[in-house]
Amino acid sequence: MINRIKSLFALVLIWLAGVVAAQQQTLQSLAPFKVGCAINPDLLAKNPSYQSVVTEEFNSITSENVLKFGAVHPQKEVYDFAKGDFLVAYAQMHHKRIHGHCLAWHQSVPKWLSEFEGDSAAWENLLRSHIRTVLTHYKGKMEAWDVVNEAFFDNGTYRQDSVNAPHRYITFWRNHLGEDYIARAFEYAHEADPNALLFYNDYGQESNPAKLKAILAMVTDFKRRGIPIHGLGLQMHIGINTKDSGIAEAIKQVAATGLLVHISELDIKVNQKKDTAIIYTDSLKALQCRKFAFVVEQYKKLVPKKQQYGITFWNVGDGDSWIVKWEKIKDWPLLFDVNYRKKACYSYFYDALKE
Ligand code: 9MR
Repeated sequence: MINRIKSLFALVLIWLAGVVAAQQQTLQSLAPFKVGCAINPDLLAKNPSYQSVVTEEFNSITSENVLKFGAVHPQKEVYDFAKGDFLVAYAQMHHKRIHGHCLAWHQSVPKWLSEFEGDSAAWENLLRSHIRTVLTHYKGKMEAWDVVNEAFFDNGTYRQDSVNAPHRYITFWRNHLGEDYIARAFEYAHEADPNALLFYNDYGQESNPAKLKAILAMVTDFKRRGIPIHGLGLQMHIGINTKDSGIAEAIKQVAATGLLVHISELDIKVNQKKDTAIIYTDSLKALQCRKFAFVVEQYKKLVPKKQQYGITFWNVGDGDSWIVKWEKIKDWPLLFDVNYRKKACYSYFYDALKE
């Protein structure tokens, strides 16, 4: 009860911030497509600077972690939708699109699932009932889902490891159900919410042609078989040294499928060598800003308007970037600094949207 009151109070404060922000020129007011960010609901509820940047600048949000399997389905018989519901309420209040992330992945798997023993029918039932339960809960509220995340290795083969591998990322679904679990996950999602847009999402497609090719081949196969897929996510976790030609090629080829194209997790590392003494110099900033602008320019140029699902940043301020927080790398990968002030690259991104 107390948590519900706290959530309601936080939503009222956030609503007020939105009213104040309504008149300003922002990314969302300028962009010809949706501009989004991955959201941490705890920061949204507690940090006023985070709240105002998200409310003012973006018109799409993606659930960063709270709808991953381990978070939303922590015990076999328990689903926890509290934080996801908070994000949905926030999105509805501010008329923002909300994109669900993600239904089947090899990471963020709860302990009970990693210890589950059963034949392939039992595993199939787990996959189906998880997808059905989550999509039914959010039916009519969540516009889209990353149904399967990161199912391929960079060399284009299906991600796989031994069931007994002493590794924290075990590819359960592939191990127990074979690679066609991907197609079935899309079918289960479509059955549960026929109006939701369904995406396959992966990283490194701009640097690994074999991976890009494998994903495109999967789409061709899905189309031939009538498997419901509506979009592809190019995560775009890139760095200042990522080749422009690879970025353009990936966007072009993904657009050629005719599906929606989502730059789904954009951030640009300046510290690709993980140098602990690195300084964020003007020359590094210039390279980074140019790269942000390049991504927008290519997206506008290569993706037909009706396929422009949008560009989403992975996190909001440099301090909450997964690269800094989880990988513990000194870096500045986003458009806002640790205090959520606009950085130099904000203007480059903004101008590229406008031109
Ligand atoms: O940003 C996310 C981080 O907070 C989590 O600890 C991590 C594991 O769940 O996942 C990060 O997000 C990943 C996303 O879900 C899929 N693409 C790569 C992202 C960065 O690792």
